Amino acid sequence: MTKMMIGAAQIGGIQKAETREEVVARMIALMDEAAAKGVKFLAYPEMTLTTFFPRFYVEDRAEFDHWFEKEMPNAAVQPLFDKAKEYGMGFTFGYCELTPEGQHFNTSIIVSPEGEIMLKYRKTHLPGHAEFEEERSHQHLEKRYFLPGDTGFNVVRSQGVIMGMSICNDRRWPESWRVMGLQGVQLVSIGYNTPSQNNLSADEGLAKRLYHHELSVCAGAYQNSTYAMAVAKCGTEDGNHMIGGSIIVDPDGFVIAKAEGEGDELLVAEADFDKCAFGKSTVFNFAAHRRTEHYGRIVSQTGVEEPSE
Ligand code: CDT
Repeated sequence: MTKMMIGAAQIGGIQKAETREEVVARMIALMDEAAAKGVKFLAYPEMTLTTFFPRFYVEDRAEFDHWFEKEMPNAAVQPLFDKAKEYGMGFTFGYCELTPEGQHFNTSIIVSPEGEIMLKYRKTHLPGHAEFEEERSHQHLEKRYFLPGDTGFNVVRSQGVIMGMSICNDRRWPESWRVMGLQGVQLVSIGYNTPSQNNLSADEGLAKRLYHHELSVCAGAYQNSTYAMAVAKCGTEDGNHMIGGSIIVDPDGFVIAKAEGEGDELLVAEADFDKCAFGKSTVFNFAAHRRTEHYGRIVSQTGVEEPSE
């Protein structure tokens, strides 16, 4: 089977007071709609279960441990796992993970239609800062609340498709895509929470943020000849706005489904995974065309080193 209906379940704002159970009920409503449309794999956003709390500062980060999941699945999300199994649907979603060793990660998982966690990914590129920055109009404290992920960009064959994940800021980094491309990825799922304002350059504007999001996902999909689903948590959360613009993209880099609003919304598309083969065997035939002897800087150097005057 190379064809599959895939779905992106965009979620509107989740307020601070909203419970996991309330959110899971919203997720299941979208899953019901997806099942009725024949979807076999459904993607939800980054940090699907909670508000995007890195916009808030607390001195003692342990006060925010209640936003994290100590087990997966747990009682609150079990109904989602059960419903997916009933429908024979695979899915992916993001959540905040607190490990038994006390480590905090921004995590996502791929779950098989049988309810087995097939792959876990921990966000690599954490944007923002670790301390309160007075001069900022909006805080973005991911570096305070999460460790950089330790999983790397692995893929898994699930439902006959080679699947991988990125989380939000990762989609802007070609390195994330290429590591999965080198493993033959056919479907990349990316959840995101992108504030429409989170730094001092307030004039950047919504349209530019939406453009940069779409540009990154379309380029990543095309350059690695893979389907991609980028799924927002968006709209207004606790008085803060986040961009919508969820998309499903084909291996040619074309958007084949796009969200219309900023609330809970399902996008569906038929993916024909055979279409990944063309790019992978021609212009992006890595074995034939890559020149790794010239890529050393990519792994040996982190920041820019300009030539001397
Ligand atoms: N959640 C997350 O990673 N958000 C960042 C905000 C960066 S500001 C443009 C993102 O890359 O969307």
